[in-house]
Amino acid sequence: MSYFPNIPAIKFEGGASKNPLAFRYYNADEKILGKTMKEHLRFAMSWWHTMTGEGKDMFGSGTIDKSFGKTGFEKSKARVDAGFELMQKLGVTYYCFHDYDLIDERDTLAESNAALVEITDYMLKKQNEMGLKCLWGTSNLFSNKRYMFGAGTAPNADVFAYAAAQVKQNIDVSVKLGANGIVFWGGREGYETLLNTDMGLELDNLARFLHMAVDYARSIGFKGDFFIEPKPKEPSKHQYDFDAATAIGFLNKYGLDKDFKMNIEANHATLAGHTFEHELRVSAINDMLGSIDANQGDMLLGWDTDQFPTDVYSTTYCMLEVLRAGGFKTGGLNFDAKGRRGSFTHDDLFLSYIAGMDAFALGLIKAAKIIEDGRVDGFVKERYSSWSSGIGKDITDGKLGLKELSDYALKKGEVTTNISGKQEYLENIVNQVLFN
Ligand code: XUL
Ligand code: CO
Repeated sequence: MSYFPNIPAIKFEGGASKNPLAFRYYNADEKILGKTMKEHLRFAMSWWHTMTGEGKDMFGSGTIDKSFGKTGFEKSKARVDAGFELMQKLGVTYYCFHDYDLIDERDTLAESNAALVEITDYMLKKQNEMGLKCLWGTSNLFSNKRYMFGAGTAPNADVFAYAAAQVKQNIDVSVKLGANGIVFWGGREGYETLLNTDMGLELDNLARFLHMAVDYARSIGFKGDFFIEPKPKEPSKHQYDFDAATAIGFLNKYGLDKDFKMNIEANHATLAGHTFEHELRVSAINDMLGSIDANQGDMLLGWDTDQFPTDVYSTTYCMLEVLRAGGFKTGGLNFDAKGRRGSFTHDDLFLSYIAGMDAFALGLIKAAKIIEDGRVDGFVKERYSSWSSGIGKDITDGKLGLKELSDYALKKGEVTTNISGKQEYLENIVNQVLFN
């Protein structure tokens, strides 16, 4: 039985195609810089937006029905069938999930755990038959009211213990599903006011919580990566994993840096006042660029709109960072994205994914062209050339201190060697690559 009987398998038809149910740029088997597009992009479906999100917002009810005419556990199974059909038709190999996307949370932890085991048994059998895979799993530690003050950073130790139990169960099912990664997004790991908050204890506890997760997952044979997904705010006023630099500092301080990498989300970067590519670069230079939640925000709105990415400048700059960092290893491009509330048909699910996948394929093609063109990288190399010989080399070799540099500068006099940064020229090269 088909859940999307009107949708064919989506094929690549090339840039001139006007068929809405075709890719214009994503050609899975086409090679770019030695790897296929599919290998570079490692697209993943987000279970929450795609299979459970029903278009509710703070002011209005759902607009799209994802119950497929079922309730309870039957609804969860139908979503597996429908989700896997959608993935197969789009050629998306991976999916990402929260525990309580797969089933509705039950009245007790024991019942929720049992339902999770049952649904993931069903998924495992089916994904093996269909050749589909799990990119990462995560625990929903933010929706239930018990987590109103956080989970790993809760002021109440019983909440910490409950969250730990939930994480244990989710690690069990994620490992069973063959997940490449385990994600921690700390939407409630933060605070509203310092008047009621012991920040030092909360951060120490968060580190304890993450160490427990690593120890347990490794003990049952998990070999993949753990990912922190930074976000500065929403739903908490101040979130501890504010941005990549903050999260990396935390991981280094608590000895978690060998097991964790970043899962960078585009719209979280902009909420933190950064560009997407800034967050990717900060991760990459710390050897922590793990995975990506692909979406885009709206610069006129101050919240996380999770739109499907269609801005090709942004996807190009993103893929430039990914290519320069050597590509994904355990991670991939997960569409943490939802159609607009007014895009309420099941067809829109496909049209949204096609738009996002095409935008990233185009970004990949253009990023490779910028690298092959060589002018941008060549410019940067030249700009820093004073560091590869003479005084610059002596500084990076650690041979000189302030005294020696003072002697050098006094002798040399005023600096006359600055060269223009040529930002406009470089931006125009990007336009030439994008639109030629
Ligand atoms: C929230 C967000 C989450 C994480 C997983 O802004 O991005 O969906 O990706 O918990
Ligand atoms: Co996300």
